[in-house]
Amino acid sequence: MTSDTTRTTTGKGGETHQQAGDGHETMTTQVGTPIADDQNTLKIAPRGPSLIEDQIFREKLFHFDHERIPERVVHARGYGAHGTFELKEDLSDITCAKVLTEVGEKTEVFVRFSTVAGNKGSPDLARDVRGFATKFYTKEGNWDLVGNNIPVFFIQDAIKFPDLIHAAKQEPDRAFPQAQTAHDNFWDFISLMPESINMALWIMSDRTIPRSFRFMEGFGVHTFRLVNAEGKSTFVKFHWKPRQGMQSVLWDEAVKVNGADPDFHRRDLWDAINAGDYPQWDLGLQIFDDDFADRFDFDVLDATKIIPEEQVPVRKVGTLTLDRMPDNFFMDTEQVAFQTGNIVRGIDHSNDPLLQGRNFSYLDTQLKRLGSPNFNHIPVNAPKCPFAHLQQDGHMAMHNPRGRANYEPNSHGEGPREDPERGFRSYPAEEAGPKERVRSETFADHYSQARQFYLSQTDVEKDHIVNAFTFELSKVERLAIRQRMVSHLRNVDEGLAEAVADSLGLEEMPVAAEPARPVIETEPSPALSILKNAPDSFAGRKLGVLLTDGIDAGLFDALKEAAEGAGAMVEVVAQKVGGVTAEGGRRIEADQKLDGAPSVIYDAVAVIASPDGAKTLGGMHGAKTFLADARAHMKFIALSPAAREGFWPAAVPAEPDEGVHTLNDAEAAGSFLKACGRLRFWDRAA
Ligand code: HDE
Repeated sequence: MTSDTTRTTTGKGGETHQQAGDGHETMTTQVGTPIADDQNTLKIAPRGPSLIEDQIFREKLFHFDHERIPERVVHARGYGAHGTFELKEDLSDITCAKVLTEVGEKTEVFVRFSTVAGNKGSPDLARDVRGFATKFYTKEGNWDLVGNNIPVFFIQDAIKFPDLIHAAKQEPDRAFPQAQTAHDNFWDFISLMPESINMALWIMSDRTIPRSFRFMEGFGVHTFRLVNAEGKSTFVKFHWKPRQGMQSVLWDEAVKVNGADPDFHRRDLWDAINAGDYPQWDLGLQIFDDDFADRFDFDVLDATKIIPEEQVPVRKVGTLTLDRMPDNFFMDTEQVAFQTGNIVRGIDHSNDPLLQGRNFSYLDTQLKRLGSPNFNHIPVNAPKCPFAHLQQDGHMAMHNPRGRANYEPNSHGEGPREDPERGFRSYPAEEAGPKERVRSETFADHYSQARQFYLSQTDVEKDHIVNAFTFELSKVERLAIRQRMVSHLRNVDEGLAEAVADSLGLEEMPVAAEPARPVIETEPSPALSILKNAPDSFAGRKLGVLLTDGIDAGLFDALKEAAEGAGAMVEVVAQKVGGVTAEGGRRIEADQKLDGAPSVIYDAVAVIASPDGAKTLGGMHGAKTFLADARAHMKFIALSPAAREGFWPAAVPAEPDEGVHTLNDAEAAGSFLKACGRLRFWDRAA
């Protein structure tokens, strides 16, 4: 046997090994040398030792060995998309930033959504805050609005951030739990930091288990400044309002989704954008002046507080549309480097001590993660407007200054110069006072807004908050921590504290924590509730349709048409992924095999079964939980007459309620889809 024959038989089989020329470009090394054999290392004789001389093998393995970069210390797991921001309203009375003054201008953006605590491989539906970071590639440089889906934060001063994150992440001795705050360290820290109680209420609400990135709000959190051409400053808080409406999952769904599809949020964004169903958010501004800031009950520089929308309305000034997934996840989503310091002329920082600390941290962390001060040379980070500076060299320099003069001033007539007209200017705020480590007295109220948040929720949402506190604190081993948390909740609402204490089985109600400032009664703010602001539309949602053999295909067609007419996606679920054969022999392909598609991954479900099919489903555990879970999760359900008669009783030990529709014709399909617009049949919970 010749060595040639040996290579062919061991490495180059049939269609898996195509060669350049058949529509494929030639594979090369990094330096462009064409590769003749990518299947075998260089050896002395077919069964002999491999040679270290093999530069092709060594280059390939060397690169592979270094593929991983450190994950983000927080917000490690994320998913991003490209899009545009279109301004609808000219704000030149309050800012000179072109991105906020040129109506109709489409500014390119990149957005990365993330969870905070979990590692890169953690499941998407962990109960956690979601990051909502937007990079605007404006004509005047990049502006990064690095926000979250919750408008307040845990801490008031950046010096506590490492403690917060240490406490939230897995405990250091045992390295678990992953992507969860349901453990002693987290609640120990929170219960010792009363300033975090408002945020604790928010994270125990359904905001931290969003159904999709597409269905959540975003917030810049801090108070920023806008500065107009005359140099006048106005305060602003930034909001993102999802045009798709807000929606969350139930905790029981979150737990099950994480098993069924740990990439649930990634897949959702990928599917929607690739199907042309582009998610959109309106950019909202809460604009206020010094006078309001002085009158407001809380300090506008305190990131643990909101300004209720009822007090300062949110003015919608433009729309963000995400319409393109990156060609490669690592290139864009992993390498994107956000930085709160990236602001443009007309936008400025406030003295919020959290924001001031972030301005240091984001730049610093990129050097560790991306390994070079040239991380802005990576395409996703580079500005799309002209830029010129004299920074040079360092690892991976892609564009050094040209010419002889790499300094300024110079008399070579080369290089960039300052532009006092167009250049960035900080707002010349007057500052004076003693230099000391201190927390402002105006930051001292820790409970009033937590109370306002709780009292602004619907009864269903209040129940979810009680359940979430109970779940998390039940995972806490030390009784004293559970008690300390309940002692804080007493300052939020006695009913909440009692319900949690009771569900935890506390024998005695702990004494209420001593507030640093008396709790003040504020008006409830309906804007804080998800359910009070839920959309009446099923657009962008997913209907799961379980089919069996022998069905009336016309019924399925009518349902599909109604769902697509409502702007929803339809997925067919069947016992076999090959699909089902309808009455008359028509094949309907399935998208999912039943045990790979539990009903938790859908917003509403339908079961279309033949009499025989209904019987078969009634004997299948997976089919029964598909239906029983959909009911338990308050979903709207449509059943063909045979499914209602033959399958429902086997799966659910109760009569169908008004959220369960009988699907017998196109009209019924239409009214089912209309009902689905309410997203859940909450009456079932009552
Ligand atoms: Fe961050 N945060 N953060 N954070 N943060 C990071 O920067 C930090 C805070 C937020 O998709 C890190 O590039 C400090 C508030 C998002 O790439 C790091 C403090 C808000 C993302 C960092 C905060 C955020 C980050 C880690 C307290 C909402 C992900 C990786 C002073 C307004 C961005 C990185 C992305 C990421 C520091 C508090 C949002 C270490 C020190 C408040 C969305 O620099």
